[in-house]
Amino acid sequence: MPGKNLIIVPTYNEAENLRPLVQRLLALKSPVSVLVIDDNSPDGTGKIAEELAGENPGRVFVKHRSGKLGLGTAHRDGFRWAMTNGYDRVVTMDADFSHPPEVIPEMLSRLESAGIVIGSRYVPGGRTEGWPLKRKINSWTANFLARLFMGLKAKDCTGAFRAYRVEWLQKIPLEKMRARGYSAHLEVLFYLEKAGARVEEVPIVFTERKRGRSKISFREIREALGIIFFYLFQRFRC
Ligand SMILES: Nc1nc2c(ncn2[C@@H]2O[C@H](COP(=O)(O)OP(=O)(O)OP(=O)(O)O)[C@@H](O)[C@H]2O)c(=O)[nH]1
Ligand SMILES: [Mg+2]
Repeated sequence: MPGKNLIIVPTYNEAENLRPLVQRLLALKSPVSVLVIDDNSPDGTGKIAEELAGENPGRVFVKHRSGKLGLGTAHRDGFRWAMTNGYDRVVTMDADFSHPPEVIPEMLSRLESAGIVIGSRYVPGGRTEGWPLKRKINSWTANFLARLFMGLKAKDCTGAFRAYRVEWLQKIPLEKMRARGYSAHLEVLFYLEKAGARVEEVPIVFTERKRGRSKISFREIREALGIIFFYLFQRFRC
């Protein structure tokens, strides 16, 4: 599979997870580079990212941002970085080992015939492990509303574990996107489906983080509802 692959890993307080994750990524059978986007994590994750970049020149890169600016804006900054630096495929994933790195080669190879491949909890063979009922209900409801109101076709619309062909990211209006946080996953999918990108889903087992703390807040839920309803109206306008 010719072409360059970039894995974008946004971090906020992932000091315990980042080094082992990057080591796993660099050992994958598909050749990949890693871009860490750190939002000035108080726990020193940014410094660890710098050390990793120094140890792996040309393979690990770091972008430092001034403060916690949200997961959605981190992904968009990563997409722009990939375009500027001539990458062909990008993968987005969390730093907390919820997303199994060993699935990445399959996601990349499935991109040959798709614009986006989702590491999916909600196709046969996929599931979540270690989630309390409340988390399951929240995730299920967000997916249900996104599919119903935004018209999304994918089964797992809310997950961040995805592989994209950069040529498809170039076709969507990143500068118009509004979501700062987790709901950006919905927004990117909305524009890709609208542009006609083929969406594929590869089953994954999503495991609850073992180290570090979740950053999901009530603000994220409010933003997600705002995005879902905004795109309900967009859907019928354009
Ligand atoms: N750069 C950056 N990264 C962020 C920000 N918020 C979250 N992250 C990272 O985004 C990823 C997902 O965040 P989590 O807190 O694990 O959220 P989650 O996976 O939806 O929730 P859990 O299942 O509870 O872990 C992790 O790698 C975080 O470190 C942010 O504002 N900026
Ligand atoms: Mg997580």
